Amino acid sequence: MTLRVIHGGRGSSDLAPGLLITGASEVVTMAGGLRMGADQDDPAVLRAADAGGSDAPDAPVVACWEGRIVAVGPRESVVAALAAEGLPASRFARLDADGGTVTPGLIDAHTHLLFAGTREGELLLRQRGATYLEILAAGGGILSTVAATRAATEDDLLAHGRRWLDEMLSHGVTTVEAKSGYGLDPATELRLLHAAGILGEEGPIDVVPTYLGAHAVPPEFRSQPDAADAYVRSIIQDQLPLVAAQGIARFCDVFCERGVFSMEQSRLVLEAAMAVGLEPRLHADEIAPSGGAELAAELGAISADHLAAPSAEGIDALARAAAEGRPVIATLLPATTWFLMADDYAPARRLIERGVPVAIASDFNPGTSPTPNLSLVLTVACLELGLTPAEALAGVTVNAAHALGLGDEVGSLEPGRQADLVIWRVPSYVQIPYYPGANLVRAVVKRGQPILERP
Ligand code: IZC
Ligand code: ZN
Repeated sequence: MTLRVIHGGRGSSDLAPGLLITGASEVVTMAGGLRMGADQDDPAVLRAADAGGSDAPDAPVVACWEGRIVAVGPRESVVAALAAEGLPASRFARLDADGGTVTPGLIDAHTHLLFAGTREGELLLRQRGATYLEILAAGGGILSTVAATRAATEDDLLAHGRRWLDEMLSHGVTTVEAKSGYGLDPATELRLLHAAGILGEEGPIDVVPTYLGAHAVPPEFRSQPDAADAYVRSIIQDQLPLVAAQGIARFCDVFCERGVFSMEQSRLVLEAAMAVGLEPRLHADEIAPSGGAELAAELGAISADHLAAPSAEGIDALARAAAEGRPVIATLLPATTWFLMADDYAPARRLIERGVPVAIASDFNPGTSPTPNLSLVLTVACLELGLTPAEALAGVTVNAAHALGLGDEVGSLEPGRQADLVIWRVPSYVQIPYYPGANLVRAVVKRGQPILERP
């Protein structure tokens, strides 16, 4: 198989300013904003069958101009409307979807992209009965990745990041959130965020950096009796001011979990982060009910992530926030539950029934979810969370965009949005999660340019 990946940074192109995507059997627009409740099941699809086939004059097309979507709709009317605006068809390159499905580019709204080392040994430990938190408490887990990451240079981290971003792109991902959190000291946390920034500048994938200094208590604090409190103070005094001053993170995240950072400690970190201009998001109730969902609602976090074990009060708090028009997005990470061989998946159906918007992400990291394949995660979301293909796809497009504060930029195919989209080698979006682990990506368009094509 030939694979063409064209690496180009932002605005680097001297290619045709226009691109017209034709020949699709379905165009999944996800138009209409954040999905919650029953609306999460409506992907706003345009179907060629309704127009007489994918080559019919009124078959749905997507028109992109200078990196943005300018029109989505029936071919002849789109072409006529563009010509009337002074954009004749001759100025558009064509990309033939060949009967495939067009969707927005996938957005992975929760990854620990940058780290060094691997942790395959923990799989064996878990098979013998050790739990994730026991491995962490014994100095393994996150802490083993911290040791390897502190020893890595920025160039090491960049090479690693490029490798895995390429892999994510090959599965249809066009925007990635990347957390720090494997440094846990000022210099390494800044190195991770700086590397994330460079990778985003290089493109083609957009990278959204999140500061996660509160991922674990680092080894040099662990001998103190009040280790977690002391490290929280150090985050607030020694790390957050540097991160804020350098402007290298949009969000601040905390691992709010029994045995890691308590609700009170998490609140201290996130309030201090908000005071210096970082937006809050949380690892909430991944393993045990820890007050994470409640805290996310209280602080107005943009997203509460994991939620495999929220309390009833936590679900109530998220439902209330959504009903009051200040939704916290529940970013669920089912590949992590799967890879941890845990029994309890997040209560996705209950969250949707309670009107909470749901996003789906990979949680790519070396310990609990080493998969870069977000379309495989879609399958897990359908099989284990009980989401419909439409709900799951909304979770990796429009809702994931909102979970990163990018709902007006990406995640849907609507005029004005950045032209990020995927052509899949299947005739309907319902078949995307249907082939677990297959690579169905035929082409990826980023900022209006084809950056990956498989013939
Ligand atoms: O490295 O174990 N849950 N953080 C919180 C992780 C999983 C990543 C890791
Ligand atoms: Zn995570």
